[in-house]
Amino acid sequence: KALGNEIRRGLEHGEFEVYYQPIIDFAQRRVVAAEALMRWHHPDRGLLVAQQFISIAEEEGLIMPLAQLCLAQSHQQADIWSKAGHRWRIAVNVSAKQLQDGDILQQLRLLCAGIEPIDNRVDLELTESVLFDTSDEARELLNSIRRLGYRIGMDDFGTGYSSFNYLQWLPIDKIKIDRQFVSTMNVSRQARGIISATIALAQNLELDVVAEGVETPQQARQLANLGCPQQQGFHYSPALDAESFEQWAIGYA
Ligand code: G
Ligand code: G
Ligand code: NA
Ligand code: MN
Repeated sequence: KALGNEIRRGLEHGEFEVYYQPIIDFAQRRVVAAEALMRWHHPDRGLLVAQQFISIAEEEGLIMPLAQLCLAQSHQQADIWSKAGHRWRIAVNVSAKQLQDGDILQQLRLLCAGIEPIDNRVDLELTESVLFDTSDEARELLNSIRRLGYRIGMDDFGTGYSSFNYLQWLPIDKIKIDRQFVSTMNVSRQARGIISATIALAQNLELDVVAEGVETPQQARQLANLGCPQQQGFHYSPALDAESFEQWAIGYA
């Protein structure tokens, strides 16, 4: 299709760029990480966010080159920031498809061989609804990835079907509270209950917990009071290009 060819052309012309959204620690008032989010500088349509082209890329069989580009750019950036003395982790979204039929382990080996010790510089965020399974193979793959020095995060926590099952059987280091709960926490007792329970769960399992979609100072304060100081959202900043992120993060501290 037309858009598929455009993506191909965009890839050839280097129109895709990873942007970084700050993840901050409310209590320490500092930037702790950045979530890598893909953007497309489209020659006619301007800056496109992932939502506007990821599903088309999937249909057109172009998700793998895009995903590889995202991983490669993110690793490069982790190396640059690491050498500049910045302690920001980078969180990269990884799809089930990448875990299933990509040679992800080999890809990651090559990527981290090219840079400074990766030790805990990069998190891989898996979406709960697409986390594949809890088989020995899946667990072993994630364990191998962790042994390379990556941490595994579970994205969109609470929106899928078998979160607890995943937490019991897979080596998860971090969970992200989905923004649907954060966006309604001021009006929904249920949302607040789910958020509190998720934070308690993370504490009990000794997992990191990050709240996403934080848009107001009230949400930020309330989440911190509930025990979730690590936060991400438009209240702090949207995703920025690497240079703008760096300026923003240095200014924030
Ligand atoms: O910020 P944005 O609207 O572009 O993100 C929309 C969705 O696309 C998010 O759910 C995010 O997880 C996903 N996404 C963004 N970049 C990537 C990427 O490089 N790889 C994968 N698999 N998903 C991405
Ligand atoms: O699925 P994932 O959570 O990885 O995707 C992140 C998406 O959320 C991106 O599209 C990003 O632009 C968007 N996003 C980031 N912060 C906020 C926010 O505070 N509010 C809303 N509505 N969306 C956000
Ligand atoms: Na994510
Ligand atoms: Mn998410």
